[in-house]
Amino acid sequence: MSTHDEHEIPLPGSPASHAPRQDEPRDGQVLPPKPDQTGPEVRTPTGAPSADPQEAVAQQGDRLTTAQGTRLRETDHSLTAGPRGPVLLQDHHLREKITHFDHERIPERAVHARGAAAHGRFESNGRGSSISRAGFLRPGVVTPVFVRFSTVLGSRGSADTVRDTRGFATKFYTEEGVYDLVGNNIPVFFIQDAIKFPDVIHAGKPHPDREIPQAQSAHDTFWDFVSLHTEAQHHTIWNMSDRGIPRSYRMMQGFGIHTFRMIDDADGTVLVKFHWRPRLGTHGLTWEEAQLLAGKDPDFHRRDLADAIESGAFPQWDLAVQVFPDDEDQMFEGIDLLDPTKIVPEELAPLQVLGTMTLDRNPMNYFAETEQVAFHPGHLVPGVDVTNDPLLQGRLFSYIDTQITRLGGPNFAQLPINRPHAAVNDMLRDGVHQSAVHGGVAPYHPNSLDGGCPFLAGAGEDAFIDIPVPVGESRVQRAAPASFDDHFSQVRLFFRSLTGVEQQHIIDAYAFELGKCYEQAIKERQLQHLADIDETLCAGVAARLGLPAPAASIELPDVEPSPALRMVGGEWPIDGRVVGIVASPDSDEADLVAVRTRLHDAGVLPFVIAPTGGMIGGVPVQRSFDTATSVELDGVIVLAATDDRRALALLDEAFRHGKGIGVEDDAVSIFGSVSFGAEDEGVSTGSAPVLADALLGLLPGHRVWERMASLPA
Ligand code: HDD
Repeated sequence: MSTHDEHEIPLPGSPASHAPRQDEPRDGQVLPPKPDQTGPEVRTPTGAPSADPQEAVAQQGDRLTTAQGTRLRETDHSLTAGPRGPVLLQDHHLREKITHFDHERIPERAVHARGAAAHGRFESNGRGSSISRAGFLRPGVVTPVFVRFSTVLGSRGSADTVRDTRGFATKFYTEEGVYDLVGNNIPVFFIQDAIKFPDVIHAGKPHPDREIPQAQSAHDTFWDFVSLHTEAQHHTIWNMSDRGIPRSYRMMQGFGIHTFRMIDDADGTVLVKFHWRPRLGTHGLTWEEAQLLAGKDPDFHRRDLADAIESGAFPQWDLAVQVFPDDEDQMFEGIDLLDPTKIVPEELAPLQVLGTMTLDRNPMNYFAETEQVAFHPGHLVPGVDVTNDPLLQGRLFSYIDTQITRLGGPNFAQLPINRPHAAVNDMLRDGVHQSAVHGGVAPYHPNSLDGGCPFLAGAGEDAFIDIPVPVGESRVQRAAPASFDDHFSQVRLFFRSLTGVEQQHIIDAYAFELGKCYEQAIKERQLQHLADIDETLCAGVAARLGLPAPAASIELPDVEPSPALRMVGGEWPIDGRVVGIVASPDSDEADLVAVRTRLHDAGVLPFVIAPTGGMIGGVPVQRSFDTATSVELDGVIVLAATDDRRALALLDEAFRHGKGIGVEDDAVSIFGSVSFGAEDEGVSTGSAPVLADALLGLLPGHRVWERMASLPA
């Protein structure tokens, strides 16, 4: 080893000690940061841009440092004893980097592990003020929100489009504290009492021996449970409908499910059920689309949400309530409002809109925001309270408890995404991951040492109040009330309210799910329930299973259909819909540009699809025949004849899934190679602009329903 190595620390007085300091970037030596590595914007804890540098939460400066802020010159090589020698234990940077990496994952959520989220705002129209004192419902108040959508059964890496319930959880950062509305896209739940939650989830999760199947209910343990536990039949039929396979998170309803209590300024109370109504309508995939997507684009819903927001097609929902008197019996038209397996048809209690939510910003960091967000139905604000629904009561315990394991301790409310926007002055102290530096010496009440602070809200100041609702003179028991006993009439109500095509899809879904079960006894037990729900439903499923259809075993009253339950029918805005334009380098560029522009101007995302990537004239190709798939499109326009089997398969699928198709006059030769013709419903021919207009006329209806198989009316 040389005694004067240039990397040695020079001794005082030696010539090398006058060399420039090596940690100072010198002109021409340090590359400027890439655009995405420049100093990050300063943001508030929940990610909103802020001008206040004190609010910065990460990544100050633009030079790489250790976690302790020491600048580093090198991060690609471990410190070794010589060029080929062993790695030294003293390499603190190596150990810090690997140790942190080793602990990057946290336990995934026991349920709802797979999700996607967005920031936005809720703007109140003020109508809620007549029934609730909640500040965020006052006229014109705008409240920041964070919404996480999820599937229930699958693990974090599972596919988005599986048949399942979807979570729809909203965190309102109100000025009076955080309010969480932790709902689903289905208005009823599998069970009536939280004590059964572990049972239904154990039944729905993969079998404990082989850990299959992932993220689906098409297996014996699930159907064993729901067929033995008849209160689950209502939720189950909703899952078998196209609600179980939404087209997009942007096109899903949301429901608070339980009945909640609202308290007005004069302590008057009403009972309410919450509904989120998507402005884009409620739409599903077809089962085949959902299955194809699970392979071709398992991130379909996550991508759809992020792309729509990025492109400016901000999804919106109206928040509405059904309102009921807060009577002692808490029944409405014979329906027990405390039973979470029941809906109140909108025809009996109309929806009253309280405001509108707009999602307009994607999370900056998936882990910090979407993964670490912690919802809890007990995060309530003055003016909104819980009821005695036994499912809700159990939830009030479960959510904080699960976050303690999932987020590693009791201080998860200090994580940026969970921090209230209201001032916090609690007396909770210490614990794992405490990141606040509390002042004072008296975190107890009452105290004199901290001058009595924090003080309780005084009379006249708004604060959470416990309404003295009567609890009766009951005796303790483990039993459900008799009013929870009817497990079938609303299942019938749901099936009989739907259109023929929706009913057919339900039959298809039961046939698939029960067809995947091995145990004959389970199939037969479930068929008996279907017979009790509806004869046609049972006959349709039994025929597909190759089993006899049993006769009904109970007598149910006839039901008054609720048309509000239908998804088919009506016309909806088409913002963010996706249309494929099949073109080739020989396509007329002016036609291509005209179609693209027309679609784009209508708020639709045009995807140019061509045999290879690259450009067609000045137009970029978004999908090649290798990457294009029918299932990400809501309609197709063909500007180039092709005999490529991948493109022909795409067109056949699009036709089968009820999508509008336009074929330019020059490309009609494809009709000889596909399963449809110019005369079919929803297929048009003509010049490029005519095709664009024809397709724009079909998109508001979601699909060309006439093409889809339907039960006879
Ligand atoms: Fe739950 C998460 C919705 C019943 C226990 N639940 C969770 C999420 C949603 C719901 C949307 C995901 C929140 C997020 O995105 O982070 N859960 C519901 C609805 C229910 C319901 C609408 C019935 C009406 N849940 C329910 C019961 C229990 C739980 C009865 C337990 C007794 N739920 C949990 C949990 C989770 C959860 C284990 C998992 C991760 C989490 O809480 O944060 O505590």
